[in-house]
Formats: sequence, structure tokens, C-alpha cells
Amino acid sequence: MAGNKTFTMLKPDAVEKGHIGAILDQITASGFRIVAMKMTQMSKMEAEQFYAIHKERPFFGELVEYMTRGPIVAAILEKDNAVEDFRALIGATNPEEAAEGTIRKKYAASIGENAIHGSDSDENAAIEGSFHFAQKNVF
Ligand code: DAT
Ligand code: MG
Repeated sequence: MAGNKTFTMLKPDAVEKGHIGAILDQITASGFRIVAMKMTQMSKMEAEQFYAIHKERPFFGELVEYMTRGPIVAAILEKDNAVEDFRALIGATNPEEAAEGTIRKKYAASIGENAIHGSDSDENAAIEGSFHFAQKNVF
């Protein structure tokens, strides 16, 4: 059965460009409830751990550099079918392939700087959410 929570980060480029408000507005207008949220800056170690699955990829160094260069907004979101519906809302990894109206189509500069993260499974949503939030800060 599909779960009802996913995890997101508004990435450093989206924060730098002043898009926090517009993106959160689109997320909540699309039916997601914010159940945890914070602004934080990931350390190199945290980013390496968060993206450990990509550590053999050629872009890993750039990805860690990008994700640590400034603050992010991390959040846990609740909605029926959250993971799949949120992936649809953010659009394809490469903004050139993202559907019209999706968050990446509107705000992402490139595949490397693509504005927003969304968990890819219920299992990863739980792992990523608990990476950033203590249970007592999830409401
Ligand atoms: P997604 O974020 O859509 O789940 P992913 O998990 O495959 O995509 O990759 C994680 C992040 O790594 C992605 O948001 C941006 C970066 N990335 C992925 N593929 C890349 C590539 N070919 N070149 C540069 N960065 C890439
Ligand atoms: Mg992914």
C-alpha cells in the first residue's frame, strides 16, 4: 500500500534565488501538508551520507559541493500517495525533460542544480525524513 509521507529539500539554488515562498505555496496548494520543516545547511559529511547511493557516480563531487554551498529547506510532507504524487509535482530530474508547470520546469537551472528533492520510495522517505528530523519534531 502506498504510504502517506514523503521528504523534500528546497536545494541551495532555489533558496539563493528567493523561491522558498513560491515553491512552498505550490506544494501546499497541491494538497501536501507540511508536518516538519527547517532551514539548515548540510555539512560535507551529511551530504555524502545523504547521497551515499550516488557515491560512485561521476557527478558525486559536484553534487556534494552544490548541496553544501548554502542553506536548504528540509521538510516532511503528508498526503495520500505522497511519494508518487510529489515526484509528479517536482518533475523529471533533468528540467529540460520536466513537464510544463512542474517545480523543476519552473525553477531548476540544470540537471545538476535542479531546485528540489523528492524521495523515490516510501522506504527512502522514512530514511531521509529521520535523517533530518527527530520524531518529536514531526507533527
Ligand atoms: P532525483 O533527484 O530526481 O531523484 P537522482 O536520485 O537520480 O535524481 O539524482 C540525485 C541528484 O543528483 C539529482 O537531483 C541531481 C544530481 N544528478 C543526477 N544525475 C545527474 C547528472 N547526470 N549530472 C549531474 N547531476 C546529476
Ligand atoms: Mg533520487
